[in-house]
Amino acid sequence: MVFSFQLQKKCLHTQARVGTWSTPHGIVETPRFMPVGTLATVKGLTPAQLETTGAQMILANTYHLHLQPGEKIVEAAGGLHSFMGWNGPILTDSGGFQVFSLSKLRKIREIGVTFRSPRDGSIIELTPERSIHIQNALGADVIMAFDECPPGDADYDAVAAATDRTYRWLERCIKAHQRPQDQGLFGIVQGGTYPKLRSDAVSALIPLDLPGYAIGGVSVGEEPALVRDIVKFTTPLLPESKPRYLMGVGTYKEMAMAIASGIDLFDCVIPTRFGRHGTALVRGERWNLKNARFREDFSPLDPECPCYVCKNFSRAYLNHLVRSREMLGYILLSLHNVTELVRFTQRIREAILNDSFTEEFADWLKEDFP
Ligand code: PRF
Ligand code: ZN
Repeated sequence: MVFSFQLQKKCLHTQARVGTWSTPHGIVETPRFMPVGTLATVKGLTPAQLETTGAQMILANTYHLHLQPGEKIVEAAGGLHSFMGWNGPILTDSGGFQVFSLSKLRKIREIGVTFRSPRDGSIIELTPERSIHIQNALGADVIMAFDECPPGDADYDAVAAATDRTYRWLERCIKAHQRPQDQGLFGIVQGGTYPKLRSDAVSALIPLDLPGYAIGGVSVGEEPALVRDIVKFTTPLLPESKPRYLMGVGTYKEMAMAIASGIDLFDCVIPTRFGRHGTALVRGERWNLKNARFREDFSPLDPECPCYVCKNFSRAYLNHLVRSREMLGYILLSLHNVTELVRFTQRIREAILNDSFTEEFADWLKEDFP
């Protein structure tokens, strides 16, 4: 078996769990945060730097890589791993969500989605078959089903229609998948903020016995309390023996809540996007490094952080780099930020193993798990 998920430990007080997940390119110790490498690069970081962050698995995007450089080039390079020089596990998102959120003039039909290329204005069609074909060529360890993610405020009928369509599209994805022996296809649970639609979606997915399941359609504009209710309700319905991935979520608080609900994997652009804008994530806070208060502060960003940045540079130096718009400043902040969010999930993992999760992370959990 190329994919195997071993449950190592379950929390006594919440649904949190610790697992060891084997993929074709190595092991992922869950729960764990996955940095986003949309265009086959986690922006600003070399694979060698990435490895030092503790990230084990990274993400790339079908939509972006199809537009540039095109899956043919990646395939000719020997697949994503050799193209980008990252030999660890990779997951590709299917493109559906990116079409909905990024492109103009999109049209959703049963056959798939058409949109205008932001590069040259040509009409591009993405269907379940096409998405899987592209993801087979890109060669990630995990590929995602092509789904329809309705907006957070969509009404019941609209979400029900999108959820049913997502299931029909999944059946087409499974048929189109040419590399089940070395690429795991994850199903995606849609259903918006409606528990009935979420539980129906899960019930339909379980008999398909896929190597893993994702919760999509969350954090797309709903109130945080609704995000919590949906994650808390949906996650425990998923099979215990398979990895569970909450798509596009990655703030400290949301990850603590989701792990306590039984989620294993996360992704989010926050650490690199903030890094590029001069913001550091430090122990749950967001610090704008341009701020004058750092000008003469010669302490490290976070004295407890093991990253290269915190071991070698001061807040004053980072302040100087960001004020001078030096690219090293953004690179160092991205390196620290990715380390910080991966480490947050690693620390939770250790705490679950030591039976101290709910005590150690009580501040993060008190609102969502009183
Ligand atoms: N579907 C897919 N990718 C996603 C989402 C989704 O619903 C989300 C929603 N949070 C982020 N990324 N395919
Ligand atoms: Zn650091």
